[in-house]
This record gives sequence, structure tokens and C-alpha cells, in this order.
Amino acid sequence: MASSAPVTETADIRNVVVFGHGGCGKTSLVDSLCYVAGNTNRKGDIDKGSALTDFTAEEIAHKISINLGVAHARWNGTKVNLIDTPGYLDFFGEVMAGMRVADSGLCVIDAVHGVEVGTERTWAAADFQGLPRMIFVSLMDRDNANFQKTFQQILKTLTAAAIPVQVPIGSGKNFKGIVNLLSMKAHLFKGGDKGNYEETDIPEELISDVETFREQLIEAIVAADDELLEAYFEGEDLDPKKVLEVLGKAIRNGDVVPVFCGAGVNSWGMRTLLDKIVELMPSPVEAAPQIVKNSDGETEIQADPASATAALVFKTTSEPQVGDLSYFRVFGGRITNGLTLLNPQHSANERIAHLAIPQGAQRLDVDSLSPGDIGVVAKLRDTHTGDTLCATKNKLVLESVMWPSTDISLAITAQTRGDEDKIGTGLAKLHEEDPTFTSGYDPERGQTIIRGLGEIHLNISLEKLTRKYGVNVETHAPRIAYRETITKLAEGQGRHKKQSGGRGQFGDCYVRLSPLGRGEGYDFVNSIKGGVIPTKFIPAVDKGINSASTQGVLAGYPLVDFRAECYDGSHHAVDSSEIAFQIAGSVAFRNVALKAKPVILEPIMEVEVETPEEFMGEVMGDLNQRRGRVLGMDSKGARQVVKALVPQSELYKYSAALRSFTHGKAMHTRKLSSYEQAPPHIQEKVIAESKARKD
Ligand SMILES: Nc1nc2c(ncn2[C@@H]2O[C@H](COP(=O)(O)OP(=O)(O)OP(=O)(O)O)[C@@H](O)[C@H]2O)c(=O)[nH]1
Ligand SMILES: [Mg+2]
Repeated sequence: MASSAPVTETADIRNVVVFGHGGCGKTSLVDSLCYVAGNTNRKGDIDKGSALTDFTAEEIAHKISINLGVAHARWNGTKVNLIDTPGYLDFFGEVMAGMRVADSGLCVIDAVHGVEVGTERTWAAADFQGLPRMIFVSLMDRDNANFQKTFQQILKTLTAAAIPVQVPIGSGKNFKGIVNLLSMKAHLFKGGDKGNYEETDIPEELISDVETFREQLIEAIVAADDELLEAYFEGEDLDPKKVLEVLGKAIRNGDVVPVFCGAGVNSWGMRTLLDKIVELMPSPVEAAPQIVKNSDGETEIQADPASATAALVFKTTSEPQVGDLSYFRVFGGRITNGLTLLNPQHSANERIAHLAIPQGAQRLDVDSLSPGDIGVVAKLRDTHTGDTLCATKNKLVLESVMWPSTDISLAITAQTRGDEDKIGTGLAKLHEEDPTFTSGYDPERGQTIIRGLGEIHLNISLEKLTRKYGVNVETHAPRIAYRETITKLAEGQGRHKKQSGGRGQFGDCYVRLSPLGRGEGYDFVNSIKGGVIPTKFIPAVDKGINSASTQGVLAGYPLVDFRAECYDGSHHAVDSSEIAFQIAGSVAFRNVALKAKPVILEPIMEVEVETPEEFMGEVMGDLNQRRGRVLGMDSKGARQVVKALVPQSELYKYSAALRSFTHGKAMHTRKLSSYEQAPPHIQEKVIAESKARKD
């Protein structure tokens, strides 16, 4: 029988989410940390497709992280769970999921490019989650790596609490080692790929720089503790153990963010980084209690074996040869293999068979998981990402992940007739794996629409659909949800009369339509005098007009923002009925709307583009071409933020265009702002397209 992985007690666990801009070296770092710790046998390589936490076919093909990945490094008796997250903001949901279950964060920043848009976005998410943090300045071995410059950007754009605890010795090809500012020793890297180093005195030429940094570090630490502060001013030697303890507390309070440096690919700096994660980062015991919903309202649970059991499923994967896997973090109680847990959100009992801890794609069987640990289990029947698992007799629901909103969409059609059902099943499975991917048939547009965080996100989701479910789809621009409205007051009659043996049908109304302001919707006014239409039939007229307005008179788009006033009419004592007046109302609507100068409205998006200064000219020129109107500009660190109103129809594939002319350095967000009258040539086009569709 294969032996089980050791069970780690809560105090010996660190849950660290690794985050940062795309391509800054996170996955290589996680791989190195696990390799140096001896928890993997081979050093993975992104370019060879062998990195520990990038193992899906899409990740290997594109050489980027797409899913969060979990691996662990056992170091000095502690299990460091590393949650490697993607840097491309198209996969931001994974970052939010990783942060939700971590107790601390390691922000990776590439020493060549410094702080980038993805660094800032993910940093803000860590702020939101209240995570204590460390920073690792990576790629110190690359040409043009610049620790000082990167550090200044960190101070300016991320946090004034950043303080180096290491400084590099050399950079680029001359990167040789680091000075540890806590021990005041130099670590000169030896050859080999295990990150071994020789401890020596600090090189002469670095001493003055190092002393300045050391002083800043010590002052920041002693400021967090009265006893240390006094000892410092008295000129006493500071107890290194006490210094570490206070530093740990300052990090947990967010008063200090220590900055490390190195190079993941050759394992340089990994050993000290592991030491410091273990010594300084919080264990689940130190994490704030979780608020959970229960039958009485709310209660708190803690990472304690005696606490009520609750685990949050933060990731689901579904691979053809492997089946469904659920990754979860235990927040309270101990979970043992073979236990049956309740999923309260889906009222399902789930048996935890083959309890395991993840190591990249691998699963290592384990007998039980302590509170705070991260596990993985196969074949849960009704459990999806974001669900809670709790004891069957103590129903609890943990707060789910804050998923980012999805605002990019594409229309799809099956490439092969008859594949529609398979596509539907596949799309639903993709959503179970990734809550930021959604899909559905939109009756107004008559299209199946997929939605996500960006074009890369959607394209890669479709690659998964093909690989896993064997179906191919074609993509199209989603039809724009145009609207119609009227621009002048008009009035007229709607009459419905039918006499075909037996009881007839009779309804007759006069209606006045007048324009309302954008977003004001529909309003009905009854000004019938003397009962020419009996009161009981008035709601039918209203209903007839309202339902007819869902198909406008120009191109069949909903006609909005108008008032209908019913001011005259007639009825028949026997033949009048609700249905007859409803039809009369809809006839009146069609007659009058045509006379009220109808126009097409187009959706206008509020777009925010964040770009380095150097691309401002191109960004503005391009927005102009897209009929954009700039609302304002703001600087944000070294970048500019442009706010503009742009018609939705001009934004198809905008993120790909933006990425291409800014070399991936800019990003945008968008949200619906309003509807505005489309220019005449667009109106003509929309009307012609609608006619062509009808024909
Ligand atoms: N020279 C050098 N190259 C590195 C280092 N770390 C990573 N790389 C290379 O940089 C590229 C990106 O590395 P990844 O580890 O995939 O970066 P990432 O941050 O995980 O990327 P995403 O997850 O896609 O955001 C790969 O080609 C790596 O081999 C390093 O320390 N030095
Ligand atoms: Mg990665």
C-alpha cells in the first residue's frame, strides 16, 4: 500500500498566494521553492512545459498560467502551501479565488519591467482581502534588472510600507548573491540548481548602501514595539529572535512589507525566502476568524480542530482522464478520509474518498487534514467552486469568492450541425470549473453568447471546449442590443373589430405618445373621460401598448423611454373584452410610433484605459477612430488612466487591439453607461441589417 503524506498541524501551515503581473516569474518561483525544499524531484521549466503548477494542455501550449495551481514546500518542519495564480488579468477570477483561501501573499515583481498594471490590480485585490504581504523582486539575473528602480516604484505605486530585507549583489549577468540585512551577511550563490550559497562578509563596495537599508529596516521594526524601541535608543544589542518576532507582527498588521530578491529559474534566493516565509508569515491560527452563515444567522469559526467543520471549495477542474477534482481549504474542524460532509448550498451529502494534498498535477493521499490546510478530492457529485462543505449535522456556509464581473462577450455557433447539445453540456461544465465564464442563449439577439473577463479568456475557454468535449464552434461579433425611441409627440387611433359569427370583438382607443428622457422607461397615463372606455378595460390598453413596444417599429428593437396617454376611444356593450382592447392598444402603438419620428439608440460604454504614458497618443487616436469621447485623464503612478464614452459597436475585439499596439502594457475595463441616438449612417445600417435578417 502506498504510504500517506504526513499530516501537518495547523500552526505549521503557511498558506501563501503568489501573485503579480503576467510573466513576472511566479510559476518558476513556485517550482523552484518546491524543488529546493526537496518536494519535487525535477526542476520544471516553463519553456519545456514542465513547470509544477502549469500543467494543463492550454497552459503548456501558451506558456502562461491559466488556472491557479497549488503546490507545497516542506521547510524547517513547516508546510508552505503555495497558490500560484495567473498574471494575465483575463484570469483574475483565479487570483480572487487564491486570495480568498490564503493567509498571506507573495507579490512577485520583475526587476526588468518593475511595477506594471497587473501588479497594481492584484495588489489592490490583496488590499481588499486584507492579506499580509511580502514582495519578491524576480528575474535579477536578466539584462537591465534594476532592484533600486523597482523598489522606488514599489514605494510610489504600491505601498510606503515596503522595506528591503535583502539587497542584491550585482545584477544581470553579474548577479552573484544577496546581502541579508537581518543577519548582515552576504550569501554568494554556488553553482547547481538547489540555490545553495556560501555565507561571507559583506563586500566592501556595498557596505555604505547596505548600512542605509539596514538602518531603515531596523527603525521600521523597532517602531512596532516599545521594548525594542527603548533598547534601540539605549544603544543596546537587539535580540535577533525578538527582532524577527516583532517584524512578523508588523507584517501581519500591514505596517511592514519586506522586500526580497533573486531569480526563480536558477533557484537563487529560494532558501532565504523559504526561511522567511516560515518565520514571518502567519499560520492559519493567526488568521482572523471566518464569519459563517448558519441557521441562527451568523457565527464565527476558527482554524481549530474543536471548531465546527467548514471547508470552502475554491477551484474545480475537470480533465478527461482524471475526472472532476475539487480543491478546498479547511477553515474549521479536521477532515478525515472517508468522512461524509454536507454541501448546504446544493443540499447534497458528499463522501470524501481519497483525500489528498495537491502537488501541482499530482495528488498525495493523506489520512486527514488539519484546520487551515488545503486539500483536493475527486468525484464530488453536486459540489462546485464557491460551495461550502460542512458537518452533516451542523449546516454552515462560508463566504464565497468575490468573482470579478464579466463584461466581454462573443456569439458562437456550432461548426457541425447537431453538436448543439454537446456544446451546451460542455459550456455548462466550463462554468462549473470557472465561475467567471458564463454562457446562454439570448432571445433578444437570437444568439448563443459566451461571457468572460477578456478575449484571451474566451478564446482559451473555447480551446478547452474543443479539447475536452470534442466540439468546434465558430465565433461571431455579438449583435448589439440596440433600442428604439420616439423623438416627437404624435397621436392616433387603434381599433380592433372582428365579426365572425357568434360574439364579436371590439376595442377602440386613441393614444398620444410623447418622448421621455433617457433611462426613464415607460409611463402610461389614463385621461379617458365619461367612461368611453370602461375603467376595467384601461389596463388592457396599457398592456397592449407595453407589450407591443418590445418590438420597435424601425428594426424590431425594444422601443423605450416614452409616455403613452390614452385620451379617447369607444366600446361595445357585448363585443368589448380585455383581449380586444389589448389588441387595440398594440395597433395604436404601431400606428402612432411610426408618426412620432422613431430613431435607433445605441448602447454607449464607459471605458477606462490604463496605459503607460508613452502610449497615450496611440490610445487617444484609437479611441477617436472608435467614435469615442474622452471624459478625462488622470495619472496613476507612472501610468495614465483615460476615461471615455465609446459606442459598444466600436469595441469588438478592442482588448486585442489595445494589447497589440501597447505590447500588452495597457488594459481596459468597460461598463454600460447609457443609450444614445446613433448617427444617421449607423441607424441606416441597423435598419438594413434587421430587414436582411427578416428576409
Ligand atoms: N532569466 C530568468 N527568467 C525567468 C525567471 N523566472 C522566470 N523566468 C522566465 O520568464 C518567463 C515567464 O515565467 P513564468 O514563471 O511563467 O511567469 P509567471 O509569472 O508565472 O507568468 P503567468 O503565470 O503567465 O503570469 C518564462 O520564460 C521563464 O522561464 C528568472 O528568475 N530569470
Ligand atoms: Mg504562472
